[in-house]
Amino acid sequence: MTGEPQDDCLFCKIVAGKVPATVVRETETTVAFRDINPQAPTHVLVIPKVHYRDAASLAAGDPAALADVVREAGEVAADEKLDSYRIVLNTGSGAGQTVWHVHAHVLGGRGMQWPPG
Ligand code: D5M
Repeated sequence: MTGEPQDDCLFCKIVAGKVPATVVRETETTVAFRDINPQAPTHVLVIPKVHYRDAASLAAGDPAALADVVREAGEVAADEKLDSYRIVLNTGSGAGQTVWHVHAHVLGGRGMQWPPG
């Protein structure tokens, strides 16, 4: 568990403005930007500015920041005029997590299947 920026973290670099991203919203505690490999007409990632590897670590270390991420996911959906959308928090490589800075995928604009693949 941490909270401190990590030199080798891609999303910490986006927070710091060292890596470009298509930012759609920013607050004191979060950044939302378009996913580079979109899986739906709307595919935005919402991240906390603090570095934690996954949602449970963020919940344990900075629960207010996790609440901010979820609230911002809702704001993204509202901005994108999504009636229905999915918030995905991949956790662990077996679940498809590839970036080790917690991020909420906000997916919408198409039908969604259940169970997810
Ligand atoms: O999701 C990690 C997501 O991060 C994946 O959907 C691609 C996206 N990604 C990776 N690099 C970038 C940059 N530079 N900008 C925007 N989006 C990016 P995961 O749940 O870890 O598989």
